[in-house]
Amino acid sequence: MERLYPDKVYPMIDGTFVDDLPGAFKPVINPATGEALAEVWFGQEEVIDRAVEAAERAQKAFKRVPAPKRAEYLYRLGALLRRDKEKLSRLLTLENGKPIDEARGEVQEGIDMAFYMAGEGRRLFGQTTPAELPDKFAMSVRAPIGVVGLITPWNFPIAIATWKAFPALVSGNAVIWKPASETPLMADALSRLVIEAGFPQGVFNVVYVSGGDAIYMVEHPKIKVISFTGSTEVGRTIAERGGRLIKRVSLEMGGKNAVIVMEDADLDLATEAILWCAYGTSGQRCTACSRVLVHVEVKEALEKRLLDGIRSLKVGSGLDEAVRVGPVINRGALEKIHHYVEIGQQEGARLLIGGHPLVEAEYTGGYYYAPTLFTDVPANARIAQEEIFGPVLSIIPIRSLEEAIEINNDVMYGLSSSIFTRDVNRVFRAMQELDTGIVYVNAGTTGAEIHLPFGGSKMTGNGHRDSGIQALDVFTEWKSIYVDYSGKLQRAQIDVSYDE
Ligand code: UN1
Repeated sequence: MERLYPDKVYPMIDGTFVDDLPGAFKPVINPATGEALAEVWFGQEEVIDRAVEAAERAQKAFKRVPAPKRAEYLYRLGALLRRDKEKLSRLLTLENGKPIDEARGEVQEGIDMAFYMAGEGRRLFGQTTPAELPDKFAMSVRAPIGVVGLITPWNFPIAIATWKAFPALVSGNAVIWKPASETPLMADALSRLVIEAGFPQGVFNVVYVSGGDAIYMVEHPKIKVISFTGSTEVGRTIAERGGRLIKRVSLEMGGKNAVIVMEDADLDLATEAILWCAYGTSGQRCTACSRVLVHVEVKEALEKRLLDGIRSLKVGSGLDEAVRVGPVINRGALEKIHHYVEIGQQEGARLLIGGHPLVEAEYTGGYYYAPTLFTDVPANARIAQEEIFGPVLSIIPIRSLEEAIEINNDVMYGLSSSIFTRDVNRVFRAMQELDTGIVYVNAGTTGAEIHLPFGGSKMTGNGHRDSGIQALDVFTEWKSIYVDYSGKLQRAQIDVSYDE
């Protein structure tokens, strides 16, 4: 079989792999088996300094490359990602555990992002607008910021990196990327394609450092923007440390996403969607559904369908095409999930199925958790409030749309929500009232497309968005430009006469 990854992974700085800096190897673990796949060289501050030096130098030239030309590199990279889609997908499943079909979807998300942002090279629109004085021209343009730092999670090791890196690059910045410690092989694969696509050396650099050393990146005076996706706890530290330095920090954090099922819903469709968005990726998506707010009239009927559906979900290695639920990322995740299940039981929620790690022979060594369903969960229970990031779903009965909306909104997060109903009035009421950055109608809580902004309200983020053209706002500075061609001093707001 074709080798999908190297034995040893080194940081990629200035277009080459660097092995002369202090550091140490850490194993990369296959969550389906617990076996080591490869080793990755973890550096410390030196590797970040080296990357900053390269990035700063490269960005000085890159910002002068016309944006349509910068976009050419992204077109090439998109084509290479497409060429290697199957290989990358297999690698993604090996390293992250998600079922191969989902891995293909994630790689496709990266391909889409490459072509979408390449197209932005010929847009990057600003505005021209009338000036209030005669013989004066006004416009706004986007300017690159400089060296930007990206810190990304293991659950979407390539898609989320592309949501951030590609807008940054087309805008003329240089990137330093710290991927999650669990998924360096995808980062290594992307680095190799960046080199093959011919990007100027130093505009895209990858460093492998611990979370603690990533703070050095956050506080590095030459890194002007930090774009982070991950836990609320880490996001808060980044916001605090970056905020002190008045640094631009874009945060994308947790979710506690709900599907609302009204009594007039198509229950078969709702069941299928819930199974997909709650148990797909083993619940390890920020957008995963972890609460179902179901009308009491159809609660039993939905529970029955969900139970039948859960029994038919095949759990196992993601490389098996029939598997719907892969392993979770590591032992720590397995323990955290199980801890929440115990809390749920203490809180009086009724366990319908699952609720334990899978220990049968076929699961030996891997980190598998049984798809779990609780019902009659109090809306304020911890399992209905806190992000579990695993295949654990809570059913909460509701009696009206108003109550569902209230419960949906009464959590600290605001990423994604969904409603199943056939009533157009309820649909529009929900679209208006659900306090989440993403709302789905008659679809589950996952499945965001890359040309729309991704992010959420409240503790999910800090007002920025990934992907969509909105991501450009994270990586550009707006510059307002006034050209006065009157040949005389004209004072705005003063030398203007209007008839009141
Ligand atoms: C995430 O949940 O961490 O919308 C990212 C989705 C995917 C991306 C999810 N396109 O489910």
